[in-house]
Amino acid sequence: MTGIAYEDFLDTSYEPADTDLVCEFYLEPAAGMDIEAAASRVASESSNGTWAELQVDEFVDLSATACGIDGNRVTVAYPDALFEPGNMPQVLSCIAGNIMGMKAVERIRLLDCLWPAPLATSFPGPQFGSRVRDELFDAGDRPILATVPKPKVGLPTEEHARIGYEAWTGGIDLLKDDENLTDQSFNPFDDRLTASLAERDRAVEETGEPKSYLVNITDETAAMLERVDRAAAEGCEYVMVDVVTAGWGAVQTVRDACEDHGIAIHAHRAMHAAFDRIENHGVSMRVIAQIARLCGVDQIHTGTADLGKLENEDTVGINEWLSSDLHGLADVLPVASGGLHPGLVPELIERVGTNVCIQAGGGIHGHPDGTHAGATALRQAVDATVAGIDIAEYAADRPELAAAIDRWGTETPR
Ligand code: RUB
Ligand code: CA
Repeated sequence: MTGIAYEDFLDTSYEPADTDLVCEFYLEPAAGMDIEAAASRVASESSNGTWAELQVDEFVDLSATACGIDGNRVTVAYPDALFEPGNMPQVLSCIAGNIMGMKAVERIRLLDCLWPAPLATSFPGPQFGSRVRDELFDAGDRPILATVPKPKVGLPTEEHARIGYEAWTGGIDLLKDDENLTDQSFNPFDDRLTASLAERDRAVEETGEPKSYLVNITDETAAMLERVDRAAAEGCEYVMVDVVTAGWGAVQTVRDACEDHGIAIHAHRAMHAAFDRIENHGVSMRVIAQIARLCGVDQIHTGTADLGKLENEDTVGINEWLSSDLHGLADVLPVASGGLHPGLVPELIERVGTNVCIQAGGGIHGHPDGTHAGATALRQAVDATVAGIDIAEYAADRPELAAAIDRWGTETPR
């Protein structure tokens, strides 16, 4: 018989294998416990250990190893065989499961993961990623632009579609449903899909530019699959999923269905802050973005680099990760959203670059002259910035941009 005790999970001389999943945690031990004791308990509980010393006759050794401790930073290496390939819920039940609530730790945050080739490539990754900018749109060097009609819920279907038309013809590429608009009686899914795509077609004809619509399919999984089929049949190039509230298993299933139709996924991250807002606990947005990439979303909200209305965590670092090599998986296009308006565009592009989707709701529909002028102003601000022209100068003979700058200047809303 072999005993398995907490101490067996700590080995600071261990060098992770190429195939190990290496996770970095922030760890505050509980009162009366040292960091080594807490780290070994984390490695144990997240792999094959428990509180009691086990006496076992035969088992496959799937133990994780707490292999690095630097202040409150703890590195844990997980063997590949611990994981079921291509099963994100199972991976998360290991590395971000029971350990989040262990009494041995006062606070624990999963900060970052180094995904090894076998595990990473057991997931599909995105179908398109940032290629949407060229393949679905003809965006050249500029960011693609999206808008969400406001108020986010309550607009009747025809009004929602009309606002879409105004925004598209003003210069926006993508109309997007908001996170809590799905299939309510004031604006049913099927009617909205049909009406919005009819307006999209009208806008394409008038502008000569490709335009698209992100219909929010979020629901339980079987219903999402029906909505994917319906969106594809009606000629949608995209669907939107609230990935955190829907759950990663559902996202994986939707990703498969979208591939059958060749349509892209826009990931809204509503509820991410329940995991990542408290700095010393939970799961970082960086890791949430990594999970989303592996599961195969094409674009995901990563914040505004502190320029908008919501708390942001390391937008620039996360965006860099989303564009970096991941064993050949496609990249993900980051979406900057939340409190943006034309006056913030130069600084936003300075911080996050042009390989992004810029999304504005209030910053378009709150324009003094309405949605069409608001969309025009945002596009003008982007066109000017990409061309290296100061937006105030560009606004001199462009009244829409001038009015937006006059209304909001460069304020960061709250
Ligand atoms: C945008 C909006 C989006 C948030 C989501 O509206 O409400 O749902 O950007 O936040 P507005 P995040 O442009 O009027 O602020 O992108 O940080 O996940
Ligand atoms: Ca929203």
